[in-house]
Amino acid sequence: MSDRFSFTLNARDGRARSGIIHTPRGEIRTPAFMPVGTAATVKAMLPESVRETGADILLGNTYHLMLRPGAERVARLGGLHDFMNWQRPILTDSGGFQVMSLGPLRKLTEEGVTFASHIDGSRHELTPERSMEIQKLLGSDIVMAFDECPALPATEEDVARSMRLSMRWAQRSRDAFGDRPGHALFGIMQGGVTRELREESAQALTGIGFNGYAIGGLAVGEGQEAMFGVLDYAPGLLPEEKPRYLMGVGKPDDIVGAVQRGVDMMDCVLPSRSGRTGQAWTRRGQINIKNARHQDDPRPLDENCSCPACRSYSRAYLHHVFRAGEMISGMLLTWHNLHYYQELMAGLRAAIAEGRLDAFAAGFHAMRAGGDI
Ligand code: PRF
Ligand code: ZN
Repeated sequence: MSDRFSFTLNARDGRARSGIIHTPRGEIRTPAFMPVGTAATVKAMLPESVRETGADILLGNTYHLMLRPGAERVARLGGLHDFMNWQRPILTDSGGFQVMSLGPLRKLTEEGVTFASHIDGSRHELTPERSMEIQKLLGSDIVMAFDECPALPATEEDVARSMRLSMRWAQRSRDAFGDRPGHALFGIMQGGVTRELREESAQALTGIGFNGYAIGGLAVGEGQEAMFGVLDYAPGLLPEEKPRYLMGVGKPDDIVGAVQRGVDMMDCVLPSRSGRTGQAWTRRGQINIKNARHQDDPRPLDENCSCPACRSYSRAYLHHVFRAGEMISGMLLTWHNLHYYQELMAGLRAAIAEGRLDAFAAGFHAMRAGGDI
């Protein structure tokens, strides 16, 4: 096993790619879906269970971990991998995007962002330099540059100003990160839905040079059509030989469309969060387990799924434990959803390797019923 970070492309199909990201903590098969472990846990799942669903890498959050339990504490306890008992790769987001969602609690300057904690109201500051320091203390394998993502609605002028600030922060992130063999730093493209701004952003980032490139500022309310409009050209603005990560995406059909357009990595809270609110994602569409129609249904969520929820439990049972507020409800639905997402990624990887991605996507869309099933 190499102690370096590298990316090998193994197959292409149209604009889609499949390959392997090599890290000292293990391989990441791409296209990859990263479950979200914001607070040093993928909620309702043991790490070994997350691995059983097929995940190669988890996402963690600078913002949440700096506030609680604190990055210095995690470092004293041996780093995030030991702390949360996940020894495979971890990617950490840089904090800027999460601070943005605090709205009026934050103040933005050239230097960085100051904000009040959502937990106890205490004041904190994040800068590119502090974000790099925190991600290093956590022991993150893939570190994200510190960026800003403007809230919609925003004028093109606002988006341009914000993107240029993010590009200056990208340079400061690169300088602060330094040279850390085995660890990667990814730049984050911004620029909203404006092609010229995306081009300017891509040029700035590739000029600085990163180990991988994220496409940020999408899936923030612009709609799938506008997002795919950007993804029709944005991945092509980035270096072929480096991984491309679409941040915060998405629903299964967003994932299929993004992969068809050349995206290699994605993350989203959807499979885990919606599992806790009674939503299951299956090959045939969505199931809302709280619906009364399931209360006498002896069938599993999906008779073709091999996850523990589908192997051993009926929809009637899952309906009952959800209605009763039992913890196993969130556990089983999260497991099923993460299993489904990872199976989708495995299907996409195999289809790309065998040059049949369009047929796979057509089958994916044909299987899906409208609405609750
Ligand atoms: N920047 C960062 N994290 C993010 C985003 C971004 O633009 C998004 C946008 N979908 C999700 N997470 N740093
Ligand atoms: Zn299942």
